[in-house]
Amino acid sequence: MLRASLPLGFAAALLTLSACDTAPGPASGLNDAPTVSGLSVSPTLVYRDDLTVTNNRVRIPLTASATVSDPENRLDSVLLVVENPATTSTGGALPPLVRLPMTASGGQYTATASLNLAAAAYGGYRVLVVAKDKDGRLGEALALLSYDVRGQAPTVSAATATVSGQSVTVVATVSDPDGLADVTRVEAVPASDPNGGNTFVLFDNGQGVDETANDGRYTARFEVQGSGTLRLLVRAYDRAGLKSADVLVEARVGS
Ligand SMILES: [Ca+2]
Ligand SMILES: [Ca+2]
Repeated sequence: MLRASLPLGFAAALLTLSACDTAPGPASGLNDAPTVSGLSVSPTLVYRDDLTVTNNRVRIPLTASATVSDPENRLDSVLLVVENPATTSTGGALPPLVRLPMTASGGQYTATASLNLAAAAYGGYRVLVVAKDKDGRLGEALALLSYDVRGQAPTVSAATATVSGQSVTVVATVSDPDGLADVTRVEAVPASDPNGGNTFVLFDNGQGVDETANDGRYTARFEVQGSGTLRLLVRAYDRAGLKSADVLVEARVGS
């Protein structure tokens, strides 16, 4: 319509310019999807330790803001969505945990939600701002909220080293108030040089020298050279990076 009102010569120039476009594609601006940018979600990391647990559930207050625009100014809805990472028994999607209209102020959209989770439902949660225009076109932006537990450090309650020839077997009993599954690593390091990078990893996987999987008794077997008294510090770490106290084990190797 604008072009029809222009002098003929100018219209021809516009057509020429348009023809020079290397990738003109379909006509743009007629029915474009909304754009969502600058999504900001707070918080992005929450520890259960900082929340109140009621009836084995927690509530995480969540605020989100994003800039939303639609090329034709035909915006229909802007929603804050937190997807449910769980699925049905057949692998289907479950309704979102949060689905909330966002409030507009200029092109800025904000919402405050309360995410209600089982206290032990640790994991990553997809937070989306979904904008829809009146033609049904969608635009969205994604952020991630991590829910975890800091908990308490694991404990090494007993550790032994037994020697057979040059072969040393270390067994350590480890527990964690947050459950054995919270323990990520058990290791023995030389007491003389604990940070020297020379570590032996103990496993509780029931494989090889470890007799029973997941019984909290972690085991490693390794060969040493020469003779003398071997001094090792045994320690455990959990998912939050919390470390147990060191437990010293000693073993006499060689004659
Ligand atoms: Ca722990
Ligand atoms: Ca074991």
